[in-house]
Amino acid sequence: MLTMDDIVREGNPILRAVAQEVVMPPTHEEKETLKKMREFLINSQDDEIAEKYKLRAGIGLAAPQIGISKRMIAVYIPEEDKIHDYTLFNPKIISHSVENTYLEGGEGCLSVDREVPGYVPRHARVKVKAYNIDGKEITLKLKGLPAIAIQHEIDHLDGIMFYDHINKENPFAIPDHCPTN
Ligand code: SB7
Ligand code: NI
Repeated sequence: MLTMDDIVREGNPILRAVAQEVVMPPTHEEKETLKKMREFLINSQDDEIAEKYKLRAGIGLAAPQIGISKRMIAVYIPEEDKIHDYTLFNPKIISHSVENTYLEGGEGCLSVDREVPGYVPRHARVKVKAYNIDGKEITLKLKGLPAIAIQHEIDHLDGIMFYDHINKENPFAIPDHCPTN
């Protein structure tokens, strides 16, 4: 299983690289890696397992964060009525809202061992094209936390960290195109 020892930290250049597209259909190894990434997220959200293995809770993970510079991400977000459970190859935002959003509490990252205060502007809604674990092309329409998480993960594939988006002059300035503006 993956543990925090497998998580690449800030300063490692792989986090700043543009990850390689995965050739479809994915290999057995690529599929197994993606399944392990998903398993890490599920384990990290289980209090007992997280405590035992000292895992930081995560709702998403990108392959570069485990040292693999390939376009693969996992998102696992249990909601009241449904679970947003995505294991994706080559995810791409094909359209997005003009409206932006941000998390009140800012964002964190498993690869960043410090708090970085500030609002991270994100598209409020995104349409994402990707290939699922079976190599089948799919389209997702997301809003809310799943939309924010998938943008955070796709950024990792392009070498972008969440704090790159924070306003340098005023980290807590309400981003443009947010409904409250
Ligand atoms: C807050 C946290 C995440 C995404 C969006 C908002 C995920 C944190 C875990 N990761 O570092 C995944 O890249
Ligand atoms: Ni991250």
